[in-house]
Amino acid sequence: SRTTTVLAFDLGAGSGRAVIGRLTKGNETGAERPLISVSEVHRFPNDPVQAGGRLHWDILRLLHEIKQGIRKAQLQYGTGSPIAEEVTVSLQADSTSIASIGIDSWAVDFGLLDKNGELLGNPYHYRDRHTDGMIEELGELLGRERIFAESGIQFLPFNTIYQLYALKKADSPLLKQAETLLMIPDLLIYFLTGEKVCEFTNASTTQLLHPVRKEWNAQTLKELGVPAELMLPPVQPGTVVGKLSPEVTDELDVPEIPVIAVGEHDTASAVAAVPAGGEPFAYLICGTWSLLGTEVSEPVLGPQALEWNFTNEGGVGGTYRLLRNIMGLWLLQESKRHWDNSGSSRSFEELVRLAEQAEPFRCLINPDDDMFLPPGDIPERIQAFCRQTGQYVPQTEGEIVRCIMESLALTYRRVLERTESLAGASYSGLHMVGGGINNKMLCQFTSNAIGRPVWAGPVEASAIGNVLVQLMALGEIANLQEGRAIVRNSFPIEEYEPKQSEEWRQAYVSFLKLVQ
Ligand code: LFR
Repeated sequence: SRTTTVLAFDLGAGSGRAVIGRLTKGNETGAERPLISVSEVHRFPNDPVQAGGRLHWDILRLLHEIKQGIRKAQLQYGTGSPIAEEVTVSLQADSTSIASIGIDSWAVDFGLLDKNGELLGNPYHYRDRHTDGMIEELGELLGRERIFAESGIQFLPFNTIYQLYALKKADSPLLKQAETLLMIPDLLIYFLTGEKVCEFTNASTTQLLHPVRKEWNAQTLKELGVPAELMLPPVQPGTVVGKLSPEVTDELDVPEIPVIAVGEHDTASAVAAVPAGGEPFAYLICGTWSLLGTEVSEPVLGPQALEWNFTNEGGVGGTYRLLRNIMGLWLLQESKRHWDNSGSSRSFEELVRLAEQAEPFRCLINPDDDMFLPPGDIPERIQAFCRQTGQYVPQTEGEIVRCIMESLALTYRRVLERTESLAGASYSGLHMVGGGINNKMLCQFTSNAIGRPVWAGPVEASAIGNVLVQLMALGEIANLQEGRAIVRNSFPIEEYEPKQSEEWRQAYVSFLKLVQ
């Protein structure tokens, strides 16, 4: 049998990981099915840093952690032989070296480079308040219909378009000095290779890329007062960017490993790894955000998609990700952070156990209310929401967590049904992937709410999708379909069947009244 080894970095809003992915193909007769295995070689926190009233990513720390990941991966899986000496950027797959590296991360955020190629300032976190009011202002200035028609992207207050407009309005010296904009994974790749590219799936989330032509919207950029030259022409996932620079190979004592632009938006990578078969399917990517939707071959740009605030983000292999952002486990993570700060030290598992003991359906929130977006005292805001809507005000940690879980599951039902309506399809169940599926209560509640089975797995979907695109670029996997079949065979999938259907149906009626 033959093994190909690649290294995937998956950066989330809370933590990052370096994952080794190995594809093993059967014996010469082809008797065995190809299988993928993944193993984590490095995990690190990604804590945003507040400074001078602003919220930033600690980008150089992330670069440092990525380097540690490369070093560790090389020690465990590479031979140390400089395989790339005779190849310039050609790819080589064998069992005793790391064939390539890919990076995916959350979307919309970016760094700006000056004319000498140096990074200008620390990238802003998408939850920074400098975009407050920008979405409304640009909506008036350009028109929401036009913005949607020319991008196909949902209106989220932190989209790159609003961040750039905020910089412009603040007369930011950064913008004046900037020559190139690089999205977060592209920026890290630039630090590793010296090469500047703009990967398509992540670029689509800026809300500045045309949904069909896949070109930058030069006219809108002009109207915003942002130079269109900042933007590099997008490249498709699977493009070989370059190889680790001499500076990096010397520092880490590793070979010149090629670097591939994967589906650099983490959600694009996760969708690529959904273990679906031939039929139309729906997915729910569960991390800090919940992303629920389907895969389509053409963007859905009609008025209904605009009204329901759906998005058509760029996918792997020429697909579109028709989906909607849902506030997601952020509500739980941020509540926990708040409780931790005030001296409580319960783990997620303990919090979920308390929620299980709490009384069902005492109060519900609209998880997507803008009030829950900025960091801070989420439990307090949940109480305020319940008070304002005349409901029972949850008091204990268990009650608050129960309220979050039930409200999320009911939101999933609504978004699933809207996805079906927009895509003109129906789905017999829902694929759930990502770290959030470790929360079994959420998976069960989701199945209950939608009244259909949930198929949960794999957990490391983003990293696996990242691995798949590298393997496609290396010529080891033919296409997305083949990749998904391998994922289906390689990772366990847990099935949940709906329970307590009548209670959940009634709760959904109350939920709809609340959010309409
Ligand atoms: C998920 C995600 C979402 C994007 C949000 C902000 O990690 O990438 O797809 O809307 O983060 O970038």
